[in-house]
Amino acid sequence: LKPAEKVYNSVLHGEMEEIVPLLQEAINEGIAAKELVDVYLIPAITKVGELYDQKEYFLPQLIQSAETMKNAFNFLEPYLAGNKEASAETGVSIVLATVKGDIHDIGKNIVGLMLRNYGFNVLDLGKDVRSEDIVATAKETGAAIIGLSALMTTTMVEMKNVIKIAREEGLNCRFMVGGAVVNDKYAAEIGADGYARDAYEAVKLAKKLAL
Ligand code: B1M
Repeated sequence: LKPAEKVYNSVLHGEMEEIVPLLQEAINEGIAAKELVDVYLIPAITKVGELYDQKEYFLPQLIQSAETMKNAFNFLEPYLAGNKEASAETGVSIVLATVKGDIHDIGKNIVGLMLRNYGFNVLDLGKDVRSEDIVATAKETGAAIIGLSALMTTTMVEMKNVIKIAREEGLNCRFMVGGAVVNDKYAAEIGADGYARDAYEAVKLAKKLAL
């Protein structure tokens, strides 16, 4: 197996220690960090989700694979930040959070990383964040955009709540939403300004909303 293929297996099997040397090997072979993310890491964690769905994997495996992803992104961050010099600071602030009740943050962290690379000032509040806290931070900082992530059907409804509270508070910012269970139809339904399928789309959308 090539190092990049081993990267895939490493996430699949939750090999938290092995992942970093494998990524280093793949990078040394000239494989781009972006390719490692799009072709190996994300498909691997998606596969883990499917195995969990099929009851072949259980929570411990899910957690181990998620930790492996975390180590992978910590290592890859400087490589993914390659665009930084090319893109000037936009001066646009984005408050980013995974909504209340939801602790999935791998995707949100990738989105945050990409937005930073493209010059956005990202205020990442983390995961399981109360709607009131998200709105309060946006208000305090005068952020232009609130970015929300949700991975579960039970938590995506919180997005609507954030938008409602922000409107009540008279906030004049835009809303972008994402996460596996969200789609553009749902985004429109709750009054968000846009939906992004992945981190690259998120950057495009943020640029559009920031205008
Ligand atoms: Co959980 N989990 N999980 N999980 N988990 C899902 C989401 C699930 C679909 C798995 C399944 O059953 N097949 C399911 C939800 C079912 C549903 O509601 N439809 C589920 C469940 C049920 C649970 C628990 C309840 C399990 C339990 O305890 N019994 C529990 C929830 C706890 C809680 O939140 N309260 C739980 C826990 C966990 C772990 C902690 C083990 C771990 C998360 C670790 C972490 O994030 N730190 C975990 C994981 C890893 C997953 C799966 C396997 C993978 C999620 C992931 O990281 N994907 C997931 C299955 C799946 O999604 N296929 C699953 C990779 C990531 C790069 O993609 O997050 O979609 P994603 O982000 C993408 C895009 O969506 C987009 O860009 C990202 C990059 O391309 N995007 C945005 C995301 N946010 C965006 C925001 C934007 C724009 C774009 O603008 C602001």
